[in-house]
Amino acid sequence: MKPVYVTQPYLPPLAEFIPYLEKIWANKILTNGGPFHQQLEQALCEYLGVKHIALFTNATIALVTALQALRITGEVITTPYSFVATAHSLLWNGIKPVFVDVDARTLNLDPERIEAAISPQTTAIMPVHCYGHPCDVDAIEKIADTYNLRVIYDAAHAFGVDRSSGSVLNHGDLSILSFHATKVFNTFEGGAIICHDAKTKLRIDQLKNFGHAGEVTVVAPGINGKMSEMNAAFGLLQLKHIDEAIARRKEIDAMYRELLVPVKGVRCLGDAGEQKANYAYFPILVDGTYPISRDALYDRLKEQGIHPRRYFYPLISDFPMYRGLPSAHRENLPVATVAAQQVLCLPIYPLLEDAQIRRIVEIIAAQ
Ligand code: T4K
Repeated sequence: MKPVYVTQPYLPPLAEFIPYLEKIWANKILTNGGPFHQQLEQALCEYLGVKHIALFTNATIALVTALQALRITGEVITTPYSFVATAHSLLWNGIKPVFVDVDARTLNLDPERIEAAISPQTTAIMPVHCYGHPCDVDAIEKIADTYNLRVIYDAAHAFGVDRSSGSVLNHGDLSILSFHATKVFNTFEGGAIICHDAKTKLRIDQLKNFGHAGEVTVVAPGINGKMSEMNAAFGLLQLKHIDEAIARRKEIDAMYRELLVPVKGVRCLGDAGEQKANYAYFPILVDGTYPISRDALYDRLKEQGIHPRRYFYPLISDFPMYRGLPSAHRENLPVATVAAQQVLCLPIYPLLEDAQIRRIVEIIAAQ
């Protein structure tokens, strides 16, 4: 049997991409805000229900730029339970990350612990909608308003996720999406910043284009974060198929949940109150009542050609460049520490077959 990976990019039929390539070849605009770039920004605003979107080469550069756009300095409160790019974006801006523990139900930043971590140097909060499950955006907004802090959501996993009030991306000052190959919606590599007003969008567009505000004017020490026409064209094509891709993810999510019910010691993470989910990941928590450890299960699955991932282990706060920080101590992060030891993200992607899902669960149930 072919190996099964944690994810596989969704690729529409190749023939459907050819007309886009022909257009690029004909007009010879390859990058720098060309026609496909403009079309994708508009199409994503409509699809996601957001006002402004600035496309990027990837989410990491978008996070770095978002912090620049709001001129964030000093300390930023963030989660240790994420992909390392979240905290790296702070270090790249000379900002000190302050880690706060996560909520046991959602594994997102726990709003009840944020206030105790605020210092005179705190300027912002950078929460993550982990696995695409929305943070408690109302509680975070209340704290940010009270202490006059900015909020930048790392929404790398949250493409197309809605709460009852609309897109989760409309919360906070800025939200950052990833369109990496492993994501629900991909442009091979790519990312975006969502903002709420034209002035901020202009500043972000300048920052991602070296700080240029015209042919001979540079207004900021910007970076090159522009998405190319090839990536934008692929995004436009992918958008045509996104609803069917998410619908299949939903079926897979439901099938796992049903099949895993009888398996003792395995808990599926519940929904976090979203009205429309994207089923980006399928994390399970393997606790002490399961016959073997999470790592032993990980190895057994790999022996059978199944490749789940331990997102997010190790915690960001355990990596060498972070572990010296006072907030990185494990006693400060008990919930995240346990989650990192228990989590296993099972394969989920549109082309995953029912038989493969059954086989994965059979292996889990057989230990
Ligand atoms: N913030 C958060 C919360 C994030 O999760 C991420 C990225 C970011 C920010 C930064 O976003 P970007 O700058 O990347 O836009 C992957 C991704 O590289 C990374 O984008 C993602 N999060 C992270 C959670 O996962 P790896 O090292 O686990 O990927 P890799 O190459 O091992 O891929 C996993 C599996 O996917 C492979 O075993 C096979 C399959 N795969 C992968 C690729 C790249 C394919 O089938 N085709 C492919 O092209 O990091």
